[in-house]
Amino acid sequence: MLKPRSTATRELVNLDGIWRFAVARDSAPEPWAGPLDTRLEAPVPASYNDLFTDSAIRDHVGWVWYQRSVRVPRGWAGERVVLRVDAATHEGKVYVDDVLVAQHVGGYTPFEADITEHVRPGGEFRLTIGVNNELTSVTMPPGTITVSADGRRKQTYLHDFYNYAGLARSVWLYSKPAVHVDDVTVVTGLDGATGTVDYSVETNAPATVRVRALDARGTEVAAAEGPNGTLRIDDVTLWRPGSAYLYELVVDVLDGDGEVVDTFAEPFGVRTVEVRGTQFLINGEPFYFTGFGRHEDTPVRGKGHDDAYLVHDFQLMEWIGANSFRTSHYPYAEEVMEFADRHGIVVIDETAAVGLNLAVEAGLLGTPPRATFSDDTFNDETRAAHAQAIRELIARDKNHPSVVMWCIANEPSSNEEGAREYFEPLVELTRKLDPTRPVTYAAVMFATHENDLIADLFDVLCINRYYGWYIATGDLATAEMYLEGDLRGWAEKFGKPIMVSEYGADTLPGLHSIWDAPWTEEYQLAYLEANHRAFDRIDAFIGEHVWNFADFQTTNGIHRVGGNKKGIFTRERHPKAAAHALRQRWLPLGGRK
Ligand code: BDP
Repeated sequence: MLKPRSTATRELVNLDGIWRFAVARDSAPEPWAGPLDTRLEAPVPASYNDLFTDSAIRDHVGWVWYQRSVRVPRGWAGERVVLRVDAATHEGKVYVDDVLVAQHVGGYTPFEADITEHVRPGGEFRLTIGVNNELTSVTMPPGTITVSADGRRKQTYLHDFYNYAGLARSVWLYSKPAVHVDDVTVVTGLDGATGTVDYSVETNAPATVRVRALDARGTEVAAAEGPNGTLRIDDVTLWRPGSAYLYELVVDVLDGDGEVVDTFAEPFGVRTVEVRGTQFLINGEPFYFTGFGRHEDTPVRGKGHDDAYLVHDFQLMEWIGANSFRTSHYPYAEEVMEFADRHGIVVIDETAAVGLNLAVEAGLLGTPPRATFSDDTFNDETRAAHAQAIRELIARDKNHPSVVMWCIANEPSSNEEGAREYFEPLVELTRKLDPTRPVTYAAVMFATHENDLIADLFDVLCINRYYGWYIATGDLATAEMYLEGDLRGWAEKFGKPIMVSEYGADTLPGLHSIWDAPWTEEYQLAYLEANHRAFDRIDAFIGEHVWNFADFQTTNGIHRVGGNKKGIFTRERHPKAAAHALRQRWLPLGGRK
């Protein structure tokens, strides 16, 4: 799905701002049948949960409504008019006046509707978007809805971040010509000093297609005709980690008279990615990942995208020597991906498949374990939703040079019967959709090199480990020994590159001790050092992603004090003591080891 852009043939209107807002009550009239009857207003983009003081809104399970009026620019006569929602978490229903024009499940990927037939250039319409936050066994991420004794519906889920909901990203109205570009795919390669750019363009109707590659100064460096082909860029400037360089593919669609009827411009970077033996190569050079698992999470806004936090977070990553991050545990806003493209930050791009693990449930609730993969739990329907999440992620992010690997799940129960049957078709699907990028999953603590059933299907072993925190708490000597043995087991059995995609210790800033006392700033530091000593002894080791970049909000639980405190930065982005030590380790590494 193309990101809406303004070009010579396309116009773009941003619909962010304050919208009318209401929580759907069972007794309420269908809100799209007229103006919302409400005193509440909510900003877009933002999660709605932390905005209001009424806990009934924060804890609401079900639909909420956003509404505003929109005027279609009068110059858009003869154009297609499209409405695009960057994210409605987790399900969205879009109404133009009283007409349902789009419905979409999946809270972290965009969707759009051609609304030309329902609007008039120069005219105004009532735009209503319903957003539902319910998670079930057939949503990504999954969840369960229960009814409490007093009749309230409650949402539970197995992932460790707050179920923020709403319109957390931008909403757009844009125009495109009747005959237009529908999709563009760019795959780059390297032939000596020449960059190769395989491109493919889809149009909605047969038309002549012309493409041009422009360098960063706008100079044309290659051109071709036809919907598919290969461009060659001599003396190419590569996209490199830490040193981004972007070209632009300008696609023109021409009518029978040779008139340009549509133009679209897609930025791209020329780089290659390859797993060879136990190495992860970018442009043929071994790459060592330093960085974080992160969250889209800030005070008040929840998961609402915010450009100020975007810039600041990337500044902090650069300051600390992080060359990469994983979009744990869902696709991030496209602004984030584009920023990573422009600044040479490497991304492991993850679906929202987090919580496919009922062993974790048993551990948390102390209940007897249920089978994770079964007709009654996560089944074929779950897998269909998971497959759709993979399709939408790759459709959205396939052209980002920053994205070097797909992570199709976080901590699934990969050691349980049924895991292989569940995952094998999903790995195949991912490879079919994108044969150029390695595929991984993040393995949970309970999955060891001995009992894991799926690791051989993947290219890179991403392992989440908490020795010294959940295991061997406060005993870092034992933790270091366990970790090394664990990693060695995986490395020796599979012969694949291995990285630790999560390791971390909850830390309360300001809490101190001279001993190894969990929760203190000193302990977080000592914990990281113990982990690093073990990492440095493993040959096939290709990277370290600390959990987490910053403290973040979670659901209530006795393991959480005002949220998850494993951040190297606080939720306000202040460094904890360990930040300075990480900086000393990472900056000199510079992506190599
Ligand atoms: C891992 C999860 C992550 C959690 C983390 C933790 O992947 O989402 O936040 O543990 O417990 O299991 O802090």
